[in-house]
Amino acid sequence: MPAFKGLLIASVVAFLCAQPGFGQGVDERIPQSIRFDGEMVVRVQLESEADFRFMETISEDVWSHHIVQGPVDFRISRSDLPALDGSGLEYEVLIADVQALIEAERAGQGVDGDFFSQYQNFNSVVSYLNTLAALRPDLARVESIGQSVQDREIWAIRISSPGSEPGKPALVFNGCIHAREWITVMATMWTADRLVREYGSDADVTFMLDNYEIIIIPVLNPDGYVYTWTNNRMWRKNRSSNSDGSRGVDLNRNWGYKWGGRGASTSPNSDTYRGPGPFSEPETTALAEFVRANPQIVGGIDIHSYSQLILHPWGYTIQLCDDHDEFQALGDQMEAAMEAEHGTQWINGPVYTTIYPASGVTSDWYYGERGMYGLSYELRDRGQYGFTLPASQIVPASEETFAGIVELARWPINVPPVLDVLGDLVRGENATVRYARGIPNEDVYFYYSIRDQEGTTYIPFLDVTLDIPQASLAGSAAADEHGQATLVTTVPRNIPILVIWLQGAQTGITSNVVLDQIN
Ligand code: 0X9
Ligand code: ZN
Repeated sequence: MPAFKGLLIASVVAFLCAQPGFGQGVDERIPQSIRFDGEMVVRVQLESEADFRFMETISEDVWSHHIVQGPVDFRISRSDLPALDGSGLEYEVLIADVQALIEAERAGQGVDGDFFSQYQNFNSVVSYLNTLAALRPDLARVESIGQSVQDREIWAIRISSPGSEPGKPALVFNGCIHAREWITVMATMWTADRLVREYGSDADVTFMLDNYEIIIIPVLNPDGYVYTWTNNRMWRKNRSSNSDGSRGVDLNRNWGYKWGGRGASTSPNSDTYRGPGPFSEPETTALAEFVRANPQIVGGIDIHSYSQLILHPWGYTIQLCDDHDEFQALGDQMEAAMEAEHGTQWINGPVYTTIYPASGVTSDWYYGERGMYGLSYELRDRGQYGFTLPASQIVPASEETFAGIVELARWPINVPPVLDVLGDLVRGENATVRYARGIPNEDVYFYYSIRDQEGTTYIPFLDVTLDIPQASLAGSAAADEHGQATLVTTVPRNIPILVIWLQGAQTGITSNVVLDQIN
C-alpha cells in the first residue's frame, strides 16, 4: 500500500531528524528525485550481438557489460518482463526490486555508528580524511589534486613513514571514478584508516609505509558521487554538460592512451561516453597531471565494483601486453590473498577478455603511458546486490581490497624510468626533456634520434628499429635527490625533421622511448 508506506517513511525521517547528532545527513534523507519503483535487474545469457541489441531496446542501464557471448546484467522495468520472456533468451532475476534495496541502504544512513558501519556521503568522507591526517600528522597529509566539473575538490591522502626520503616510490589507489560504485569509497577509506592507525603495530602496514608512499583518492568523481546521494542512485559518469544537452562523460573511457577505441561510445547520452576528446574532463586530467608531477608513482589500482575481478592491461585490445605473464602471476598472488580473507572467489586477467573491450581506461594509461603497474579491481559482489551492496559487507569487502594491495606492495616491482617531453618540440628552439625514477645523484645520458622517414637504424640495447638518418644529438645531466634529471637542448633548425625519438639511460637502465612530433 503505497500511501501507507509513504507515511511510514515520512514519519521515520521526521523521527530521525529530531534526534540529536543527526546533522550532516539530513539533506540526503530527502527522497531522491529519481526513483526505481518497478525496476529489477536480470542476468541474461547473450548469444549474439543481436541479443544485445534486443536488450538495449528494453533496458537503458547495463550493470555488468560483457563480450558478445555470456551473462550480462541489465536493469529493466518489470513491465518489460513479458517482452523478455517472449524473446526466448535465458535469464534469471538478480534483483527483484531495485528501489527496495535503495531504501534499505538509506534506512541505515545518518544513524550513529562507526564510520564503516554505513556508507558515507562526500562531506563525511572529506571530514574523515582530515580526521585521519590530524591523528598522525607525521604520517599523513590531505591534499587536493584538482577540481571537478562543478568545482569540488578531488582530495587525496598521502601516507608514508615519518622522515621518508624525497622521491620514495609511491602507489596510488583511487575509488569512485564511477559514481554509483559506493563500496569503492568505503574500501579506499578503510585502507587509509588502517595505514594511519596501524603503522608500527601491524607488519603489513609498516612494510607498506616503510617502502612506499601510499596515495589514496577515495572519490575521483565527487560531482557524480554527490549526485548519487541527492538525485539518482544509479548515476555512473561525471556531471559534464554535453553538446546534445545530456550530462556526463564516462571517466573510465576518457584517458588519453588509445582513447576512442573499442568499447567506448561516441554518444553523449551513453553510459560509456568517451567525451569529446582525450582528457576532456577535469577529473581525469587532474589524476593524470598528478601522476606526471609525481614520477615516483610506480603502480596504481583504479577501484570499481562489481564482479570480483582483478584486472590488468590491456582494455583496448585483445593482444596480451608485454608484461602479461608477470601481471598474471601478480594477479594470482593477489587473488589468493583476497580469497583467503573470506572465501569469496576472484578472477584475474586482462580487461579485454576478462570483462569486455574498453578503451581510454585508467589502467591502460598507467601502464601504456607511464610504464606503471596499472591494475583495476571490480569489488564485491557478483550481482546479488550489485551496486547496492549491503553496508554489512563494507568491512569484509575492504579487508579483501586491502589484502590484494598488500600483495602488490610486496611484489618485487621493477619499473623502467620514464621520459617526458615537457612542452612542444619546435625547430630552432629549446626543448626540455625530463628523465624520472633514476638513481639519485648519478648522471643520466640523453639521446635523441631524428627521422625524416628515410633509412632504418637498429638500436641494440633498446631492441627497437628506428628510421633515422643519424643519432645526432646527446647530452647529460645529473639526477637530483628525487632521481629526476632534466635536459634543455636546442632542436636543430635545418634538417628536414619529421619525428624525433628520445631516450634516457643511466647505468644499464634505459627509459621508455618517447616519440614526439616536431612543429
Ligand atoms: O566499464 C568499466 O569501466 C568497468 N566496469 S564497471 O562495471 N565498473 O563500469 C570495466 C572496465 C575495465 N577496467 C577497469 N575496471 N578499469
Ligand atoms: Zn566502474
